[in-house]
Amino acid sequence: MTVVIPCLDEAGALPGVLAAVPPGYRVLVVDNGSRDGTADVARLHGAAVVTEPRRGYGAAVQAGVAAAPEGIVGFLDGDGSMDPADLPGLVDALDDADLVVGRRIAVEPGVWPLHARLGNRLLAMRLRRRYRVDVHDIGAMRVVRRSTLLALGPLHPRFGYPLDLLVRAAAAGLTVVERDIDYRNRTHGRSKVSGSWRGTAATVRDFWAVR
Ligand SMILES: Nc1nc2c(ncn2[C@@H]2O[C@H](COP(=O)(O)OP(=O)(O)OP(=O)(O)O)[C@@H](O)[C@H]2O)c(=O)[nH]1
Ligand SMILES: [Mg+2]
Repeated sequence: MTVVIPCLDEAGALPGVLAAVPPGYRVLVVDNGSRDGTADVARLHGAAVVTEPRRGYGAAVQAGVAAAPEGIVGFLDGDGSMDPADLPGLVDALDDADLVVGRRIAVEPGVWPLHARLGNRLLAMRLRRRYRVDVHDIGAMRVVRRSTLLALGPLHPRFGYPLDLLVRAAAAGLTVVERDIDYRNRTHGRSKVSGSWRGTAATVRDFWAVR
């Protein structure tokens, strides 16, 4: 299995994340334009690095998928907010599903800014009602077979990716399963998405464009 970690300026958090990856998993860090030495830190801690010139979370994820070998691909953030030890449980659930997504459960205080929590709930509700996908979170830890993902075609290049993926998976009739995962504050560095109003606004705009 290959673990793809999209990273933009995560040099501080990345060593802790990489150290927690279960043995035997191959790691691909996808960097696009970090200025803090993220790529060097990744290599130093045993990860392969893919460089993607196009900016954006979705572009980074899709570059990682393209570079990964056939088989199962897992995804998580590089900011220390998710525990790679949750990945094997998601892989087990893939026996009865096409796509397994992590439902983030806060295990320390202050993890969800109010606007992020509300926006997330609203979008998840829309997904359940409109697309019949039984999820309660639009998160970023997921496990899927590479071939399944590639068959969905190109998805949103920026922060719309996580939602676009779920909508397309539903449209393709895939079985989507949700599993609880631990969620913490990022361990180092700055938020690109939910921690700021600017990031949240960009995310909502991208999410809405998904349709
Ligand atoms: N390669 C790449 N990675 C990105 C980009 N934007 C965000 N990321 C990564 O995607 C993950 C999620 O971004 P975060 O900034 O943690 O977003 P968030 O979880 O909503 O915000 P926090 O509250 O700070 O955790 C992190 O690993 C980022 O480094 C991007 O444009 N390119
Ligand atoms: Mg984060």
